[in-house]
Amino acid sequence: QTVPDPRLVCPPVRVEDDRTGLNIETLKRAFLDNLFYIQGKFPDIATQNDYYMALAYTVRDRLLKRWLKTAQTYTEQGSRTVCYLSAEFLLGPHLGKNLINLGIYDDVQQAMEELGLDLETLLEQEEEPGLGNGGLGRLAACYLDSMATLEIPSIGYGIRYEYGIFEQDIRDGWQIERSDKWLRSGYPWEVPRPEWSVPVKIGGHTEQYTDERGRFRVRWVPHHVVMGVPHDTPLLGYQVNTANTLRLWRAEAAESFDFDAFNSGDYVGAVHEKMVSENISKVLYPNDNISQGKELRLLQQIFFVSCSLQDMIRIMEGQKIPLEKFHEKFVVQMNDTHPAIAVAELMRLLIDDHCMTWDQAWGITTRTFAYTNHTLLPEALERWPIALFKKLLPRHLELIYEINQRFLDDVRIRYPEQPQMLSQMSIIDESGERYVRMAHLACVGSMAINGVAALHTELLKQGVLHDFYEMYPKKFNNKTNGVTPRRFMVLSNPRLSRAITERIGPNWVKHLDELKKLESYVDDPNFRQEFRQIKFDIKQELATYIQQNYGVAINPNSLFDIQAKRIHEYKRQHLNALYIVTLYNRIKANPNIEITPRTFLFGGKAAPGYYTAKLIIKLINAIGDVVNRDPDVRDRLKVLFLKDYSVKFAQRIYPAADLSEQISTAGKEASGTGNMKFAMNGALTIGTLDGANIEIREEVGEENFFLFGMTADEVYARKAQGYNPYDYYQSNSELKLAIDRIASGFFSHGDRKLFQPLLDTLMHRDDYMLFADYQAYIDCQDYVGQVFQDVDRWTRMTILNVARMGKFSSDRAIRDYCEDFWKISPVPIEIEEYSPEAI
Ligand code: 6GP
Repeated sequence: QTVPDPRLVCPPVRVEDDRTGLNIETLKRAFLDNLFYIQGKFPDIATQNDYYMALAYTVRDRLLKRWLKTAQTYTEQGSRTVCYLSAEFLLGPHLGKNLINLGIYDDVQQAMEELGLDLETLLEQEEEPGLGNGGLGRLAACYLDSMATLEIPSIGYGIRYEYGIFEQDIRDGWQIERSDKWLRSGYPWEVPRPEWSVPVKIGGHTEQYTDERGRFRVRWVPHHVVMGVPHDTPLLGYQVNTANTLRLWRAEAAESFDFDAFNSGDYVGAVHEKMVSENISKVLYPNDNISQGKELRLLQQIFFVSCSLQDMIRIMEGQKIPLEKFHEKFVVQMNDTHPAIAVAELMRLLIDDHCMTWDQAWGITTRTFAYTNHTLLPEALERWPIALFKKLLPRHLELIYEINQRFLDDVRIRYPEQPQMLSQMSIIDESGERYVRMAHLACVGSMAINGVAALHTELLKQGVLHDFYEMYPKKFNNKTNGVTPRRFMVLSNPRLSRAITERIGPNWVKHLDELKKLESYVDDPNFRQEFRQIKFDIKQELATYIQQNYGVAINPNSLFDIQAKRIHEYKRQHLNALYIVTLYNRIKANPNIEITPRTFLFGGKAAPGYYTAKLIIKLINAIGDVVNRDPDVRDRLKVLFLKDYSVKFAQRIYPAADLSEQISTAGKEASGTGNMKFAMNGALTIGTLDGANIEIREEVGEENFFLFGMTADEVYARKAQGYNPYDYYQSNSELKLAIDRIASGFFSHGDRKLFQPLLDTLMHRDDYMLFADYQAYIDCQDYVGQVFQDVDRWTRMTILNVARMGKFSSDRAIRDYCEDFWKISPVPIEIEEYSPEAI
């Protein structure tokens, strides 16, 4: 250890220091200081964005000591660390969350008020980093929050996309995509670390050679090299000192690269090459649960995986831990197969760059990785054409062939009489054009494989990964998803959170099981009244927002029936739409019919290339246009598609819902996490026996959950019998009427062709079996309408839902991962002159 120059040692930071102090006066002073010195503005010409930035820097300053101390502690202790590899992190805005986690939300609100500013308005300014599509990316963000809160050493590794998920606009009822400019007004939450940049090789060829010690080696001569520059964001846990790191890689051209072109005068050519390199981290692929198989996407995967593994090796070298202990220092969790190339990349780094033998490297690799599967949908399973692989990653392909050969030897020994097992399990798909199957690579290279809800894990074992389950039963385990109550209760629903804390104390925020204690208030008239009032007020606020932004008046007393998630046929937004049309038909047939007034709200993006999903958006808007204007409807039905659904907007939506739509075809939704967020905020669920719905229903009690539809087994059985949706259409008069009304052009100004592709698919294929579930859904929805009229019963059900959601905290999920196969325990962070109680 070298002794630092005493002149360079920081004096101890005083608590009341402008950069760390947490009292209101200090916060105000720090804020004004940042407005002047960072934004370069006097208050009289500052914009709301300047104020937001000044406040963000004020808060960031207060994270830094914890962050650096956390890193220092891990370094000193050589702590075992989880590396969470994910192509997506859907973080949501930072400011509010950091205020909550620092415990200074109310004080900052007051400080802003004393300066004549409104904290809510400043929070609204923040553009969220939309670096993910949906469930998978948001899950990664919830897990990072829980890891920090539980004081688990962890690093999130991903890509710093310059353009995140597109912004959605609706024009004439259609989705329009606009590029997302989350970096436009500056992003105060990250620190670039160019000194830790790493090179990533792309393309070229391999050569064999014998090294100076006579060993047979392989050298990869790349076509070119791209640099990965880390951009770090501190992620503070809830009322702890732990601030872990999210490290996102930005692609840059290697400095030295086309000097020939440059020197020969082709300056523009050289800059062009630079642009090509930088393309790698330019844009997030906007597909949820669909693999598009594009070259640039494979480049993104190898790029962030290689950067991250090299970074881990650098960290070990810094801590003087020998590389043989890689699997003791790190566990690397792969969020789906997007990072699965890591299995081959770690082998390459250990063998080619660090001279290990195959067996040594394979021993380390297979003790390091774990793989989470997030979907059973065949269109999401990643496979890359061999030719593409060879072109971009020639060395990895060689290594994968070798891994596969050794693996198939094991398969042959295990199943001597079943040669078909070889082609079934091979990492290389040779049934037609040859592909690398990324899920097979992930399974062979991992010590643990998990699904994200109990049913999903069972279906994985019976279905897509059945052969791997037979061969390695002990690798398989379930980890039902969870969500962070800090963001999705405390931050998004402060009034409900306060009401809960007043009854059962504050511990539930970190120990969500304690919500159970609310059960004793289920018959308390005061609590019931307050609970109802909170829901009503939030609904009214949303109604005002909708009036202002969409010019549609909605009745806050109506049942707010919400489906907010990516648009996908398997999620069946169009089944919901069929119920709306059915209700509308009933009103048209009998304008005085008694129905429970409802407001149907939808939110969610469609992948830009997913035509049917976009047509579903158009259909919802078309129905809304007619229904919302029809005087016969009066204020009994309203239908709205809320544009540009995001984490930020979701935080407003969950607290306002009475009914949460979780109506996927059974067996298709791996888990769902929106289902949890709605229920925690006192919405009841109408849902199928799919994903985590099953476990939510188990927890809240079947009498507090609106169940309908076929089970996954029934879905398979019905398909096997030969499913004919047309029979349902012909024999169900309400279904027929609903379909016919859409087909007639009634919702499309007489255009009969517009929705025909959607209707044809339903009538003749109906892959997601809407028609088979239609009647059960309609009956269940009608029942929901009746129960809603019984205010006491409904309130009781909603309170019990909230009280019984403890299991669905991401803290529980992370504890399970830690105990089961991560084998990591908390490392508390001590900070001098400061105690967590003080915040
Ligand atoms: C999603 C699943 O569709 C969803 O059910 C689950 O809750 C979520 O992952 C988190 O586990 N899957 C994806 O978003 C995806 O793209 C490849 O999977």
